[in-house]
Amino acid sequence: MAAFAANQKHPQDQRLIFVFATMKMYMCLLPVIGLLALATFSPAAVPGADILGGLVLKHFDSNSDGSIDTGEWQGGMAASFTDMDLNRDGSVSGDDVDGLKKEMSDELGEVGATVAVALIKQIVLTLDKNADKVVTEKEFAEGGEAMFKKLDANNDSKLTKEELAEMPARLLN
Ligand SMILES: [Ca+2]
Ligand SMILES: [Ca+2]
Ligand SMILES: [Ca+2]
Repeated sequence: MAAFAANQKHPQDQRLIFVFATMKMYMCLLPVIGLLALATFSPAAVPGADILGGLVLKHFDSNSDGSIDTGEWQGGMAASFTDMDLNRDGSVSGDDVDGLKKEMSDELGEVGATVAVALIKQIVLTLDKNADKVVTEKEFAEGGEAMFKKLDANNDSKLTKEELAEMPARLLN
């Protein structure tokens, strides 16, 4: 009887060890699962979104108060259009935006510039209303106004760093 009980105890111990080992494994994985969940559900977690947000804030925030008002947005967008139209033909194409990478690399590094240019290209081409693969100044200005409204999550007519970091999430879906 005693021997039987001892035999019974053994698999039970094994099972407990297995349960604890499994639990330990899940505990180790928790931070990873958390990060994955964040990457999936947080709009700001689009790769490069913070880089792009920071870039826009830096160049558009002319009074350096940490946010972009409607006037700064209009001014910044107009200046961006001029900067982006590399071949000066009055409209911005995907190739124009690609051409910005070299200059941006000085500011953002190679990887940062690649990511930022890819996002900017996608966002700019959403403004191509007539689908001719180029964005005219008119398309850009009209789309830019709508863009501000989409980004201003709390409707205070100012874009903060956090709101700007959601550019890809809010403009590309
Ligand atoms: Ca400002
Ligand atoms: Ca067009
Ligand atoms: Ca706002």
